[in-house]
Amino acid sequence: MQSVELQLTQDQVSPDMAELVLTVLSASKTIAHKVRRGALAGVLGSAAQQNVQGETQKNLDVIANDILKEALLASPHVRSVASEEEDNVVAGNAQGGYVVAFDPLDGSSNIDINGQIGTIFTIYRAVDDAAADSPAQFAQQGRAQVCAGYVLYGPSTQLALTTGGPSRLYTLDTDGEYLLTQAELAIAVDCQEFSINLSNLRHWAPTTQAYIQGLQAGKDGARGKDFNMRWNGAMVGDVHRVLMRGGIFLYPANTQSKLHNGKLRLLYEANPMAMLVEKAGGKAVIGAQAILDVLPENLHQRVPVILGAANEVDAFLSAEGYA
Ligand code: P6P
Repeated sequence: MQSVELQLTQDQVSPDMAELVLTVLSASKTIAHKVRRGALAGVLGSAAQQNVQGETQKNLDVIANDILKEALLASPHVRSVASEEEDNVVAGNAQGGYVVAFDPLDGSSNIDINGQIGTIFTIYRAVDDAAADSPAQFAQQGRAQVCAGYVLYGPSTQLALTTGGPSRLYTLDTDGEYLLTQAELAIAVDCQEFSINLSNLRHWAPTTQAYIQGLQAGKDGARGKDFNMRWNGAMVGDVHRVLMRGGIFLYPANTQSKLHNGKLRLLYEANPMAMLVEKAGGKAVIGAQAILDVLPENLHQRVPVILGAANEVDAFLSAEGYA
């Protein structure tokens, strides 16, 4: 089986960017080792602080953030770093050609219950007329991403990655190599599985409520077919399932709560996942607009996320009156 190093070469990824991707992957192997040891490594439980999101940080959030930040700031190719766990942009090498944003450990609430968690990352070209510590480095539409990926720390440690071509899947072997296990991920245009946190039903717009209730009605309702539901509580696990066996994932705007713009962050959750999904033939929208076309307003901006099977996303858009 082909290593990720060889695949990057075959995909004609520039040596600088390939080196940068491998820096992220090297950090992910350190994180994977700590995740796998869990309590034995003394990494579980909560840290005594909150992040910019107002969320209580888990020890492993902080550890994973520090591992990635240290590795990236030591890279000559990285001008700027942004993280879910960092209030502001962190300046790297002023001559670096790229900027990197990440959610170091997505799905933190799953850490202490041995649930699925993962690292989500995205790479853009650096903005030459902006300072290395300026948020302007990340005020780029998702379509400008040159690389998007996640590492899922599950029963297997798996890497989903696109550098502009197809979304590919790699599995971490026991000798520490990421080996290509699926050359081109493809999401079927139709599906029978949806993924949403139903406990928020009362917060959604009536059109959204009606769409979800249509899925729940199955073949007894207008959809004429039954649907199954899954919810991992970790975007990385739910989107991985969509990439592997199809479906639609939704985190809509909660109109009556502080999450009126949705919960998921545009820069280091929605955009990288949207690129992986689109490169696998799926669709990813905030509503009428594709996620990758959203012009960011701030570093930790939240957006609604509806992504997955193209025809099912269209069915959602039609129910919302957009299509
Ligand atoms: P809820 C994890 O905290 C996260 O940011 C995403 O990974 C996940 O999809 C979502 O929040 C889960 O949210 O409503 O289930 O707590």
